[in-house]
Amino acid sequence: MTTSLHSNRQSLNRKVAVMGYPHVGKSAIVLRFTQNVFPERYESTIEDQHSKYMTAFQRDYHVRVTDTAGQQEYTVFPRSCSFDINGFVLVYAIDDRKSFEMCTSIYEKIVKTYGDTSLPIVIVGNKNDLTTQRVVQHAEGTQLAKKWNAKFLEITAKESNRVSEVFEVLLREIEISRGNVLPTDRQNAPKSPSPAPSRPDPKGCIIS
Ligand SMILES: Nc1nc2c(ncn2[C@@H]2O[C@H](COP(=O)(O)OP(=O)(O)OP(=O)(O)O)[C@@H](O)[C@H]2O)c(=O)[nH]1
Ligand SMILES: [Mg+2]
Repeated sequence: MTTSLHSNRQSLNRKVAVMGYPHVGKSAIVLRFTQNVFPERYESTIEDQHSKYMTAFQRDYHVRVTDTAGQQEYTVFPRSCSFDINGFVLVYAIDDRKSFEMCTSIYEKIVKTYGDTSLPIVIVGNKNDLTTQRVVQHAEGTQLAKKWNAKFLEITAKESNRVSEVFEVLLREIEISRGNVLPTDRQNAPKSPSPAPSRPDPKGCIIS
């Protein structure tokens, strides 16, 4: 999977939202993904829109990312995320138990808003560079993801590779949900010495 800033080919539009408790690193993740920078200084977000072109599954995508304000228990679900979001990134910080607990509240609001428990979701345990301050165990994230049939990654926004992986995994889940990609679990597939030949799309398949 590759990413680029510009593309001349017609791109498929996908909209994703990044949500989570305040100060977990949502903006850092979005800025790392879209601009490959890491903001050391904390500035609380009201709401920002970003975008990036990605090439995946032999197609070009224009991924629009909504970087939301930090969500607390009684925060109203953002209107901008109330419709036509294709997938969500739910972020907590591994050094902040409250932020992990907040994921459940946000998840419930997403399900209530969309009336759907099968929306593509990637749960992200951010700040895993802060190993000595960890209070949320990796297994807890795995368990939560299993419960919601979501994907789970632990990352640090300080590393670009892992951040890109978050959006690649989410895009894959989105395309699987739209029937554009087969749900083969490549993440857990054993590594073969030589890569298998890529599988062409079925003829006549409409990609939207
Ligand atoms: N050590 C470490 N610090 C991080 C990481 N990601 C973000 N930070 C820092 O955590 C602070 C908060 O990051 P933001 O990205 O602004 O957090 P946010 O979730 O967008 O916060 P709100 O917009 O208020 O909801 C900043 O000082 C970042 O530099 C990370 O992976 N590791
Ligand atoms: Mg922010």
